[in-house]
Amino acid sequence: MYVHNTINPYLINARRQPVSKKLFSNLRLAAMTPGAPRAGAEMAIGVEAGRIALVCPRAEVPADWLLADMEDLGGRLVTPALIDCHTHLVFGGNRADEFRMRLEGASYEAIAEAGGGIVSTMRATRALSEDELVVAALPRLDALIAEGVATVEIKSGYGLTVADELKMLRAARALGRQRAVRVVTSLLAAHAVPPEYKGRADAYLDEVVLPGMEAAHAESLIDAVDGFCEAIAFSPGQIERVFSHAARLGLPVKLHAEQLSNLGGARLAAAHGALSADHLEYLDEAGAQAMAAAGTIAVLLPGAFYFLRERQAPPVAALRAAGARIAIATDCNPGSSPLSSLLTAMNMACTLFGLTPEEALAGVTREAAAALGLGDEIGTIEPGKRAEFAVWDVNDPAELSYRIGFNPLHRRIIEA
Ligand code: DI6
Ligand code: FE
Repeated sequence: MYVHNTINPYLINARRQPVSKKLFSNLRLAAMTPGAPRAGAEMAIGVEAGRIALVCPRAEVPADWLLADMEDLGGRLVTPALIDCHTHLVFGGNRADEFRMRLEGASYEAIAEAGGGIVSTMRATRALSEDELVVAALPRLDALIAEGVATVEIKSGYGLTVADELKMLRAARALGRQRAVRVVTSLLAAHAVPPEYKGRADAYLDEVVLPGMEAAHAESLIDAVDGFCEAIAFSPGQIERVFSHAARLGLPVKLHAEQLSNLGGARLAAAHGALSADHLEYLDEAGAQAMAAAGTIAVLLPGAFYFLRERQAPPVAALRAAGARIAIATDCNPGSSPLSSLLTAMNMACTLFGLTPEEALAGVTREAAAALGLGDEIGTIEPGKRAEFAVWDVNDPAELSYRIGFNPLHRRIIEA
């Protein structure tokens, strides 16, 4: 905790007991626990040693907490700090040229097949050092942080050699040290087949993806393993090989599935107990049911839907009917979603996919935490969870999804 004093803070802490208790008072709370009432008035949150210890009406704060450091939040709305659970934030260059080509009628797949797409970002990413990748990614990360994000998932997948994938992952970890943000990493070496392996996807898996996974795991660079299951990327059978290897190393998996067509990727992900299956525009009912049964979170990425001018929206009604849990993320990447605003993604999830503002907010807090396997640590405001909050200058939580291009964040609170 921050101590404003010129005297050695450790000596003060030794005398003042308890040192790390802090009470946030006069706030309205969107706790985002399942079934919690909508933001009510006059609540207080007690924090001890970086974790939430107390959530109660302001008038019912127990006497021992009245001695703690107190901060009045002026009646503002407090939500869990936001979580962007799917990004490709680390990359070199940009793809404005392909944006122009697509506006003139070229499809995303046709550009990829002609050697552009992911492979063009691969070239730009291979050309940068780890430090240069960090410098390139920082403005995107800062844009997310400015909107109340305290946890961001970052994927590799633009290196496509063992060395370049490791470089991307080290850059992602470095970002987490340079800013007050939790970075969760995923290995996405199975993102595209690089030109040197054209027509030899299985050899690419054997020589890059699987050994890269071992090397990254040995260096503690990855928290999960991801893949792109699509005709322009990897088949379900190839993804199965990646997932089996991840299971042998004890790594959780997730999958880009049913983005451009239905190959049954979501069912495959569910069968492997995946944390999440992401995109899902072409998901069918059986896939939605399989995900719900496995507890695999449906991560919807409206930025990619919007930017690729996709016509088919993910089957939100089927997901709801099946009882699947829905998260929302930016998918921040140079090719299909150059979006670094999670609030805008929430707005798009409502306007384009028909989510309610409550579902959108749950999608960037509680459900996003679950999509990262962090559901016990973050994503709701309840005793035991980490004290990571976003404080907003809004009256109604729905305002967070309602505005476009406006940031009502008052500040983040991250108590260590
Ligand atoms: N699907 C996507 O939308 C991103 N990756 C993926 O598997 C886009 C990647 C890119 O076009 O650079
Ligand atoms: Fe993605």
